[in-house]
Amino acid sequence: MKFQSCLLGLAALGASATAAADTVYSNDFQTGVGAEWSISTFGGGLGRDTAPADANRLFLGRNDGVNLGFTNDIVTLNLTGLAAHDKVTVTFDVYVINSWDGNGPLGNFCCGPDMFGVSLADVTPGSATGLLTTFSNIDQSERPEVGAIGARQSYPQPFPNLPGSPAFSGAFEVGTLGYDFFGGGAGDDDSVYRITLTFDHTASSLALSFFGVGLQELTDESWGLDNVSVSLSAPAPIPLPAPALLLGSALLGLGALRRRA
Ligand SMILES: [Ca+2]
Ligand SMILES: [Ca+2]
Ligand SMILES: [Ca+2]
Repeated sequence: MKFQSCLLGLAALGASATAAADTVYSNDFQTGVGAEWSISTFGGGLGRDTAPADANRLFLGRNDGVNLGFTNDIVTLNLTGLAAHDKVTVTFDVYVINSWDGNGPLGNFCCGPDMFGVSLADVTPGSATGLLTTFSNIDQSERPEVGAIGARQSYPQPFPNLPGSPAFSGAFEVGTLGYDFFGGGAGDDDSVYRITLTFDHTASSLALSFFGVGLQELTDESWGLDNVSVSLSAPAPIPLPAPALLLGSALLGLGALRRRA
């Protein structure tokens, strides 16, 4: 019996050495924004926008009365009082709205590059520090000169991925939001990308910034956020070296045998 309980104990120790991800924040913006969000570029502040295709699909944008999200803005999620952790994982949907031109003249089209990025303060030096990429909503139906691949974009690689990937590469949804920039009917003038990023990070507070760079006016190309969640991975317990485990089990087993004798 003693030897059996010793083995069970070792099995439990092995299981606890695997770090578990703990979701500490999530927001689908269906009921509100929250004071944890701030915008440093648009004086009017934050609000919620509605996708034209679905009145129940709300996302994070400006409180400017138009449902177009952001332009070359910096929007920051601030979290404090975080438990001990060594990694942060953020998952979010970015809504890419209207005539994003991807890599622009660095690819096969004009008017870009049109960039989106994420940066995190206080990352562990040497670890990944964020995301910078380009998106394209330009396809052949509205601009025949780009051919079947559309205007090239960097995503799913970071910028500069040149000349680039086809328009909509890696998209989670295409044409579902209901924007119609080119007047040919809704269906290909917007896209949604579901992105997950993991950073090395240990501080008890987190400042995660989302931003657009190089975009034309708000009514031409813009972006929004939805379904943002943040999880932490706690440091795994330091496992005992294998020889120490074996020695410990041998000693415990020996003790059980002695008590039996
Ligand atoms: Ca939503
Ligand atoms: Ca454009
Ligand atoms: Ca552009």
